[in-house]
Amino acid sequence: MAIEKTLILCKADTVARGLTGEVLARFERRGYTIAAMKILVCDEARAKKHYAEHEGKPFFAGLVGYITSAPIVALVLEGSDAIEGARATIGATNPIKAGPGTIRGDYGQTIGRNLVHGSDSAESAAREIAIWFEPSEIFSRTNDLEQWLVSN
Ligand code: D4T
Repeated sequence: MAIEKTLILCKADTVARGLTGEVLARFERRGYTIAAMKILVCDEARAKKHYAEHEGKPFFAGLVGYITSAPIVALVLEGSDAIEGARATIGATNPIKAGPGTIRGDYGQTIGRNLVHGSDSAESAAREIAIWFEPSEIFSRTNDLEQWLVSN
């Protein structure tokens, strides 16, 4: 077990459909804390950087177009094994394969509108968090709690 941070994006369909609160509630109810969060319209440069591993694939242009099309909510979640845990809460990439009870399984129909992104490894999480947030924008709740326990 490790305390991890992971990047989550509530993509354009989540925000447009008014599902942001529902998505956040699922993560919070599971016990993850929000270490950083903002709403923004992502520009093309940031979208291409975020999805660099998919450059050249047939769905790349659609992916970039989708994520830059409307406001999204970016956040950093923190908690025990948060990277794997958040992806389990999100469900399989293709909503049709995502189990009931997962975000994609409960709210999604197609892979091109799969609602939420979650980092898939420690390396990806570190790279992606740096794309979306300045260090000064991230509040580590776990560290704050440890600090509080040490000093009280
Ligand atoms: P993200 O990155 O959005 O959390 O999704 P996953 O980690 O679950 O899946 P991924 O990186 O393989 O895909 C990124 C993104 O591309 C879309 N996509 C993917 C698509 O539109 N068509 C496809 O064939 C694939 C493989 C969906 C998610």
